[in-house]
Amino acid sequence: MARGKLILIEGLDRTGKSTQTEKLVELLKPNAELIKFPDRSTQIGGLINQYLTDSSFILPDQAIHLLFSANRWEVAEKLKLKLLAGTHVVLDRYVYSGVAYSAAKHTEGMDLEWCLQPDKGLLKPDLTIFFVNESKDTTSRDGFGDERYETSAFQDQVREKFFEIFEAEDEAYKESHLRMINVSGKSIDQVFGEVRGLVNENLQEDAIGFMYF
Ligand code: Z5A
Ligand code: MG
Repeated sequence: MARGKLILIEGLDRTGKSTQTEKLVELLKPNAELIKFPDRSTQIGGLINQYLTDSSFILPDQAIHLLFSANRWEVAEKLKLKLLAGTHVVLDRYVYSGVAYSAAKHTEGMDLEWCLQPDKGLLKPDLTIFFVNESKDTTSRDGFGDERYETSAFQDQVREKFFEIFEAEDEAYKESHLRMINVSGKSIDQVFGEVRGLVNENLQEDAIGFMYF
């Protein structure tokens, strides 16, 4: 039996990642499951939720970074078993968010390499779709500004870091596994049409051996 594919949607805040990953899982069901990061339902996720929603909860940048990574390691084995059982797993944020948001803080010593280190060994997606946006589109969407990190200035720093990380990816990954969708000014259905196209293309290719960060 062929293994399932690991499909990731990444992007800045309020670009529609949760909307689109949910629609994608509906489309691929019953052969697909959604995993959203951060997973706020675990004990580690509870701490992350507190950090994001309560500005009086102080943690060093290094510590919260490691918690986000630990939150991915918590489900790493379960995720692999699902793929081996033939289920496609759709991810709503993952390692790239982890690196981009932390590196965008410009804390001394926390460069891209430092930020990626704790995630090394996690499975790498068969398909990563990054939602490209302009800051003015999403800062006006529902809920923007409710949590830590949700300011336009910080989002611009994060955008830069995402592009630096993708630029640094190896050429083979960029060519075959990394895709961008410009979501600016597009409706939910228009974006989903493009997501579906990229995913269908990827699903037609046989799954190769696993790739790792
Ligand atoms: N973070 C981190 O620092 N390190 C890590 O390792 C990870 C995350 C994994 C919380 O993440 C924070 O954690 C986040 C990154 C950081 N930074 N902040 N703040 P989260 O994923 O839990 O965040 P969220 O609260 O779910 O928001 P979001 O993911 O940014 O939103 P979204 O999923 O991209 O958007 P959405 O919920 O699908 O849509 C937002 C609204 O826009 C909603 O009302 C939709 O109906 C609407 N929408 C969606 N698409 C469209 C289109 N095309 N047109 C018009 N309106 C639309
Ligand atoms: Mg979301």
